[in-house]
Amino acid sequence: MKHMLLIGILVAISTISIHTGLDSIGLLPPQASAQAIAIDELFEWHVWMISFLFSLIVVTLVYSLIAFRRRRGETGDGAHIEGHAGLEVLWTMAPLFVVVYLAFIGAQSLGETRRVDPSALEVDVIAGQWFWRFEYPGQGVVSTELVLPVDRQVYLRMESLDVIHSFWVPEFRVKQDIVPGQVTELRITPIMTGSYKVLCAELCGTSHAYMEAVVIVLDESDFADWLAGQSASVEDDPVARGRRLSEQNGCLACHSVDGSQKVGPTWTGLFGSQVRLADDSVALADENFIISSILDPDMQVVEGYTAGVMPSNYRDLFEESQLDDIVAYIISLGK
Ligand code: HEC
Ligand SMILES: [Cu+2]
Repeated sequence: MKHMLLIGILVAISTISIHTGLDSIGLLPPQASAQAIAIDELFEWHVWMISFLFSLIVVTLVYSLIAFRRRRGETGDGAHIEGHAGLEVLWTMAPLFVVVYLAFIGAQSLGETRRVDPSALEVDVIAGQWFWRFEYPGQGVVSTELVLPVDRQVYLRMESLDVIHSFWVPEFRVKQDIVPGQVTELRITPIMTGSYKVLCAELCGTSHAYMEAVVIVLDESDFADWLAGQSASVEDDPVARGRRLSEQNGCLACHSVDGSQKVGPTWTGLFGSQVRLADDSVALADENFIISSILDPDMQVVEGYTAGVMPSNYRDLFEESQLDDIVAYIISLGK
């Protein structure tokens, strides 16, 4: 009984110190959404539980090694113990209750993070290799940055153009896969102004690690200003429109505009150059070549690259005038 009491006290001390230690490391980034609060409560529970289980096992082990070690002159075996019904009931029932309780609070926080606010702001999220695009329906605003008002729920409707991606802003905690052919949803209520990052949390190809976008949470009036400013800037410069299209459709994840090498050839100096193709022929990079390279990328593959890397679904995505804008942008990058 004396041993039990001692072990109990040591386990309690160890649990509290491990928990305090883990807490002070700052395991989690700032809590920037209402959903983060419910999730962090769960996390807090788990940290308590692992601190306790670790202590229970390690303290009992170390204590037994010291208190029950073989003393000089002791040669006999230990006492033979044949089961203990009370203990068995205890160590079956206790974990059962803990697991049921965890399922309960898990379901509760799941409900909390999915609570629907009918006045939520809707934003359409388009994910593709390797870019994010955010569309504000009814506002005519398309952006490569996710700009949100603080203290208002945002309802994200998310679609993928190619493979599975996953929307994740660590400060908001919640995460949701984006599966081709489906619309997946996520609800977030930012509670802290500031700037964060969307990361792609599903390995999605060569530039997966760079699939990021800026998230900016503004107060209500700054957000209204931003929206108004965005919808006003319908540019009438084809080069600017082309640059925007190239950003918003992820072309610049694979094509550099500074001469450097990415997944695909650079666009600097592309227009008007002689492009050597994989079949050893040479093509003049004129408007027709550029447009057909976008619509049917595998028809003329550039030497040193493989077919099938550049997405081949652009013919369904662009109108003719948008292709002209992209060509104007590529032309502006020099001959
Ligand atoms: C996933 C990477 C990737 C993306 C995204 C991508 N491309 Fe490409 N692109 C390539 C690769 C690789 C090649 C070279 C092989 C080929 O010709 O198919 C290429 C070739 C091209 C060429 C042929 C000429 C040259 O030397 O660059 C053009 C023009 C082009 N891409 C335009 C675009 C446009 C416009 C977009 C966006 C709407 C885009 N690409 C998006 C990878 C990509
Ligand atoms: Cu991705």
